[in-house]
Order: sequence, then C-alpha cells, then structure tokens
Amino acid sequence: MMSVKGLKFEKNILLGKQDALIVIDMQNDFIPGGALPVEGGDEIIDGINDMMKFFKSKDSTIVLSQDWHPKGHLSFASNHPNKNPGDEFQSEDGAIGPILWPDHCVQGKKGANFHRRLRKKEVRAIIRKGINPLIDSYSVFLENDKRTETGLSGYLKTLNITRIFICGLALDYCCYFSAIDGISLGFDTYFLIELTKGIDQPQNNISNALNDMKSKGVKFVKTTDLK
Ligand code: VGL
Ligand code: ZN
Repeated sequence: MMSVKGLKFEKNILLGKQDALIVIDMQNDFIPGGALPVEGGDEIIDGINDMMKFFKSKDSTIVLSQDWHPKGHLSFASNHPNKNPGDEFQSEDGAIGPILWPDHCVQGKKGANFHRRLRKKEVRAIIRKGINPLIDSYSVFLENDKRTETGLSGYLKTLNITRIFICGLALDYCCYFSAIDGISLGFDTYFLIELTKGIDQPQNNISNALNDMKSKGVKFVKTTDLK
C-alpha cells in the first residue's frame, strides 16, 4: 500500500480555524467482527481519537461520516438474484458499483453504530450518507450519481473552512471518493494515510486510488507533521 512511487509527504502543517478533520465511517460493520470488515480497521481508532483531540485543541472542526443504508439497499448483493458480495455490478448512471457488498450499516442496527471506543466529544457534525435505497454514496460530499449533495460542502464553506484532512475507512472507497470530491469542490485536501485502511477489491484498488488522488492534487501528510 505504501509502495506507491513518488508519494510525497507535506511537512509542518499549522492547524487552525480554517481546517476540518473528516473521519469517515468508523462504524462496527467496517471493523473486524463486522459485516464488511476492513483488515486493521481497529488499529486506527486510537490514532484517530488522538487526532480529534489535537484538532480540537487547534480550534479546527471535526466531522464524522456514517454509512447509513435503509435495509434492502441496492448496493447489497442480497438484493440481486444470484449475486454474492464482491461480485461486479455497475449501474449505468454509476449509482451502484463497481462491486456489490454484504448487507452493512443498516439504519438503526448495531453494525451502523460508531465503534464504542471512537471519541465523540469533539465532534461538531455527523453526515449520514447512502440513505437513498437506489444510490450508493461512497463520498461524504456527493452521492455516487455525482449530483446529490450531502450538504457537507456548504456546511464547511459556511464555517470558512478551506482545508480538509481525511481519515477513516475505507481507504479505497469512502476515503478516496471523499478526497477526490474535496478537490473538485475547491478544498485544499489532505489524506492522513496512517489513519486509514483499505479493502483492496478489485485487485490493486488501493494503489490505483492513491495514484489517482496524487494526480488530482490530494496531498499526503503524516500526523507527526501536523503542528
Ligand atoms: C464503504 C463500501 C460500501 C466505505 C461503504 O465506507 O468505504 N465501502 N459502503
Ligand atoms: Zn455502504
């Protein structure tokens, strides 16, 4: 995963009021033991908690996203005859795909809850996404139809936030699409690579995501270079 060639890290980033930490989908279903477990997902909880405390101490804003699907969501393989989780499926408008998922993060179920060890104290807003039964939403900004807004962009702009820092799960889905949209919406977008873990399905999905982010202007930073 870290073998992407020429991945540079920004140095000495001074945090302040203009910054937001966006913590993506740290929910039971994405953590080992859940329905769509991301390997090592539990290993980043402590680091994310420390980051929330640190960003708060710098007067920065902290936002969480929560994957929040109605039961029977079209992204679930169980909703398609003869399909299994991981099978390829791409709807024409891009609203579902490129693969199908196990049932996960169903509204009101335990799997959709934030992990019990995740800090909530410093959190200013929670964005729920994927609520339309026919449209998936990997990004915390725009649903997969690339039209439906979650409202986060307007929220951040109202608070005069110009720079965002992405971490959480999963690197090559919700974190990646959030970062790409962050750039296209005009935010100076940083990726906290130590504080994400990926699914890597289909093959090479993680390195493709990292390369695409790099080419689109997403910056990479280590937590120790945040000041
Ligand atoms: C996610 C697949 C399906 C994610 C959400 O949070 O990365 N991945 N739903
Ligand atoms: Zn989902």
